[in-house]
Amino acid sequence: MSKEELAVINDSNDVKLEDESRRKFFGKTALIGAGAIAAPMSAAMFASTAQAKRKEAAMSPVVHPGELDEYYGFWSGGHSGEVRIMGVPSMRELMRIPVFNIDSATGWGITNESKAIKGDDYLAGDCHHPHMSMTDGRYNGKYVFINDKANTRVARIRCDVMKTDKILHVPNVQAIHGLRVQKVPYTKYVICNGEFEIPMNNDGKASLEDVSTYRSLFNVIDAETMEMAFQVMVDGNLDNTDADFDGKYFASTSYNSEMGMNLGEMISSERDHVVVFDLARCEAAVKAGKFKTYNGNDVPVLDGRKGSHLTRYIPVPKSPHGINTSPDGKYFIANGKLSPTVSIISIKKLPDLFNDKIKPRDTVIAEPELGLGPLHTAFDGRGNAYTTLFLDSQVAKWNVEDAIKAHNGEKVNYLRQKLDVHYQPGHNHTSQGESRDADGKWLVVLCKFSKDRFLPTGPLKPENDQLIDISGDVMKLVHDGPTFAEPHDCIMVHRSKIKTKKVWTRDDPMFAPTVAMAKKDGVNLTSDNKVIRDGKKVRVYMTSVAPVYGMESFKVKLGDEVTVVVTNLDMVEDVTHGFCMTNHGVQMEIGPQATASVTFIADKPGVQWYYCNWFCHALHMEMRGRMLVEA
Ligand code: RUQ
Ligand code: CUA
Repeated sequence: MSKEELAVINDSNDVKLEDESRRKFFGKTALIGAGAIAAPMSAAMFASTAQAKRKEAAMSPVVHPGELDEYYGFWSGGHSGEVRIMGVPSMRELMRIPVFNIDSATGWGITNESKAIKGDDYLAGDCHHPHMSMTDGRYNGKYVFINDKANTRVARIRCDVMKTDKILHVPNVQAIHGLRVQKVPYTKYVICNGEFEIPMNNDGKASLEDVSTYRSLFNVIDAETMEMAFQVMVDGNLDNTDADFDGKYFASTSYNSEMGMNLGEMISSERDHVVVFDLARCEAAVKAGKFKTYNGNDVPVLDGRKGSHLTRYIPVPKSPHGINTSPDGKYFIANGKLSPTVSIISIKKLPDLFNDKIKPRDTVIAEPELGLGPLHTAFDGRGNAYTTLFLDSQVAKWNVEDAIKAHNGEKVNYLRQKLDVHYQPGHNHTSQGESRDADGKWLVVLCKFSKDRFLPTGPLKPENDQLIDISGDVMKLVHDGPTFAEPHDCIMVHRSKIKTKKVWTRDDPMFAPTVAMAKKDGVNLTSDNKVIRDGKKVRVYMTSVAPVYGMESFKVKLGDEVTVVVTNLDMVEDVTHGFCMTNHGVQMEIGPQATASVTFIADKPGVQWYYCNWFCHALHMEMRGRMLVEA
């Protein structure tokens, strides 16, 4: 295509311009279409316009007061370390789920229950990829998994209560980046990539110069137990990953096939690769004991380097980033980043590749050129793909089958539209687009820079999450939403897939250890208000019913280790209480029917007030009591 044609199609925010540009762009074949437009409108065409208008009205992003959004959005909170729940299409933030961070509103990272999940190790994180568990390629509303690149962890969020319930520190690797789930037959495994190359035994004996023992590993985690199933050693590093819709293959991009240790080295090759993992062969190798272990842990590490029967390496240009499975299950699409192309890998051809009947490049059935800096691709379930172009600040809409036809020499234009976004988009995601239920209604584009799109907030500016209506032939930008600390990725799940609890149930595993502790102390959590002394350790058990705590005062001695356990007896939805001990850095949320506990040292003599810090009643201000610390 000529530069002029590109310039015209680029300028497609205006629908009219877009129509003209497409006519130009389509050249001879489009003349027929142009003729049709010039001809008087037929009744059928009129009807379809009316239908389009109705559809347009239904696609409003405005959700009026009292109305509910159609989709739950799960947004990574980036280096804030949390996950956020958004309503789509309103783009309202509904809730924040603290995961790797510490949160003073809920007490996440402060309470004993959260510390048991989190460990005390790191209070920070860097979330990138939230993905929901699936059954037969469809969201099942059970869990959302999220990576922590900063501290090499993976967490799980329970969707019935929207709280984190497991965190795993992945051994033998550094910086978990790409994360996805097995889609079919169900999410047995969570898969994720160790991005940074490190010595296999990282015990301080390796050097900075000799990097021959440095590796990246592909990580397979049991989704139910959240323990490591196995790891696969590869050649090159690993970036993003995705799974097929047959339950057979996983694929990951590698931008540093060179195993370079600096920028120049990392981008020296024209081609890097996509690694494909054969799940059944990997499982069989683990079963047969064909693995090694490293760093003193017992996680099986398979050797999937070049030449192994567990993997295949498909060369693609150049420093590829995102990899996305089309919802029809036919293709892995690798996004070129430093190449203006995406590589379409035929999943149907992978068995032949693994049986050495074809060469790796034979699986690449098209490599359409889309624009500068392709990073991620999303799908509408109607055969179209939407690829973010980081350098062009655009989204390219293109048709997958047409791209394959064009690759085979047919005269078709696969590019449908380019839409300006603001600015520098990273991930994009369509409503349910990574599942079989891709419904082609909404596209969210997570732009890394907002620049002039919002009131200036000083040198640090928000990112810009843009909502685009993709239900018609033309993409329409309908909403700008500022967000904080780079949401890397998001998913949109239809609300019918998620059932949340209104109040906690008393047998919830979240506070089961605290319930067991109370039992040992002979305390009935739902009726007793008691202080138990155990040497220098004091356990204070109290109930809460709006607007009073079951205990209006208690006494401890200076230097005691105090554990306060609060059980919220309110049954009413949305009546959450808090517990804050003034001047102790202690605060937490206690949801209706929940128990929460916190431990601190009573290191200040005198009267210390505690109070409820979640508004619960007209007399919420009066919901407080005293701790006397005796010197
Ligand atoms: S990455 S901008 Cu962390 Cu998902 Cu692509
Ligand atoms: Cu209880 Cu506010």
